[in-house]
Amino acid sequence: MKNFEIVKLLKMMALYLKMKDIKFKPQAYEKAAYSIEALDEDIDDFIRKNGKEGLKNLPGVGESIANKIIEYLKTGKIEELEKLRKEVPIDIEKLTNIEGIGAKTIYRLYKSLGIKTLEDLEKACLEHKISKLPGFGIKIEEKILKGIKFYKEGGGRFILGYITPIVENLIFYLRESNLVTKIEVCGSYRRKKETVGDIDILVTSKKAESLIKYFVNFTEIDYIYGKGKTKAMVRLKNGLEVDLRVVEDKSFGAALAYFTGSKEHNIKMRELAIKRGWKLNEYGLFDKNERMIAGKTEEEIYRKLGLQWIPPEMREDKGEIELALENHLPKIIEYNSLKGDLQIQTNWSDGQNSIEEITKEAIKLGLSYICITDHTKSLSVAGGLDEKKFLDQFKEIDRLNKKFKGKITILKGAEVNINKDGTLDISDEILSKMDFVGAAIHSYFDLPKKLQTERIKRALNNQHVDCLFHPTGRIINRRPAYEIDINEIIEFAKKNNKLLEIDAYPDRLDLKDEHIRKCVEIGVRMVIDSDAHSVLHLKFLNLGIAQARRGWAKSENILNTLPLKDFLKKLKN
Ligand code: DGT
Ligand code: CA
Ligand code: CA
Ligand code: ZN
Repeated sequence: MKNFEIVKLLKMMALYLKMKDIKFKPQAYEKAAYSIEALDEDIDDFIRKNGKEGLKNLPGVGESIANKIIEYLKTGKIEELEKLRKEVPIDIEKLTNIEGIGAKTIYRLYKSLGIKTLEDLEKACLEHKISKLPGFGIKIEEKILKGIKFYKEGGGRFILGYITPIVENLIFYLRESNLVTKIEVCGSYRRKKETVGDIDILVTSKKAESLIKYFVNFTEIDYIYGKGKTKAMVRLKNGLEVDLRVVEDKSFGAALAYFTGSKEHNIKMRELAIKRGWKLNEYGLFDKNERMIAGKTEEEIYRKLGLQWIPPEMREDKGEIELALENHLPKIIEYNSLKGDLQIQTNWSDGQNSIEEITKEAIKLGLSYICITDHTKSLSVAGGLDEKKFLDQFKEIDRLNKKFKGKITILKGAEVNINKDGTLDISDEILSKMDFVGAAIHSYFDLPKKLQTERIKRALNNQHVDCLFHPTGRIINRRPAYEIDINEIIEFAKKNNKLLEIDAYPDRLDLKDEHIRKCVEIGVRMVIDSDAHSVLHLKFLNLGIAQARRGWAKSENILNTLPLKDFLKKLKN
């Protein structure tokens, strides 16, 4: 399956073209990358079936991009990209991951200072070489340094939502072999942590050795650290490490519990066993005569220790074991239980798709309502809408609501930009015509804590604002939250009956699990949104549910688990 590599190369082409300030082409490459990402079949198969014309029917793919894709599949490279890379030999992927600098700046820094790597960039900042360049100042230098520091602190952990496709692909590949009986991904991946260090896979198999041989032939592997009779450790082309372990069927549950973790949770579990004079490890639960009491399933291990079975998302030793002992675990929200999605951007602002395309996809996914929330006017980089454009958009939504009547309801809304002083950048009159309004910060990230908190409270105070979108503003591995007093905002939301969002976009997941837990404790209502900018993104909703489960949220804490009528009723009181 070469899809992942092609997506990566197309995105890289877009970056190189952006560096050179070439118009329109980068957007075409980005769009094409999205399209390949969206393919749910192997690109080789796709071309065999549909030919080059089929490729050209994908959004963003024209003659020239189609040729490049075919070239890559035939030769393993794209000549034009190779040329660009030779011409500007920089670590473009890492450098563009740093908050505060874009492709064009990176190019300028390469031309003027020869900066090629992250290390070069850091050194140049520390030696104040950057602030001396025309158009740059000490502020930019500090910003870049902050960005680098934050990136490094991420410690090379992988964002869960971004590696999910490749892990699912690997699992599919393993199942396809018919060499596995049971298979589970454990570790932080199963606990749905927002980032994962590595992937731990557990299988049972009648032919362990053949399975290991088959596993290390997965096309995405670029290095094999080691392989034995029942174990292998590899690294994928994207840098992600994967451990595969084959265990005996009678121990599968014990191994599953052990390798799911967390370590802290495991330690408490083991203590419970020890208290009874038993022993718990990855092979099973044993009594004092070394007789196996449980091991085949996770459920029986929990049961024998006197516990309710605990969902993996809760296994962090944050009180879950104590509650499970008393049979008092909260019943947390289920996957696929959302009826609506309340934050979606379309091609009216910076989204990739039309309202109609998004609507069709939402119907396919079984949603019964969506709210269109394009950006507002002061966010000009995202093509924000002014009052007049919103009125036009309302007409289009009315038209589509007629067209899709009985299938889905499209709500009118916006992601309103909060001004520096906490006022909104669009008139109350237009907001009063909307069904649902989210407010968000997209500028002045650096205000002092008190001012930033007041700014948000003031915005939420607007009678038309229903919800605070991505409340803390953090981008995982890229930039920290704004300086805010999140507890104060949570309490403010409670008092004023405002919603806080769990933004499910993979690198946002904002609110975080610990904030969600606080909201649950004091009774602040939340919504889970995809923050989709493309039809591909609607599926992120389940990632938001995962985050909500890690925050112990119940269905009743999440307003968009309600059918539309009840949702609207509760929204307004
Ligand atoms: P990660 O990979 O850093 O995102 O986090 P995990 O939780 O996947 O950790 P990992 O891959 O090091 O180990 C997988 C699981 O194995 C972990 O969640 C619990 C278990 N485990 C690993 N080391 C220990 C240990 O020293 N003691 C105990 N009790 N369990 C351990
Ligand atoms: Ca792991
Ligand atoms: Ca591991
Ligand atoms: Zn946007």
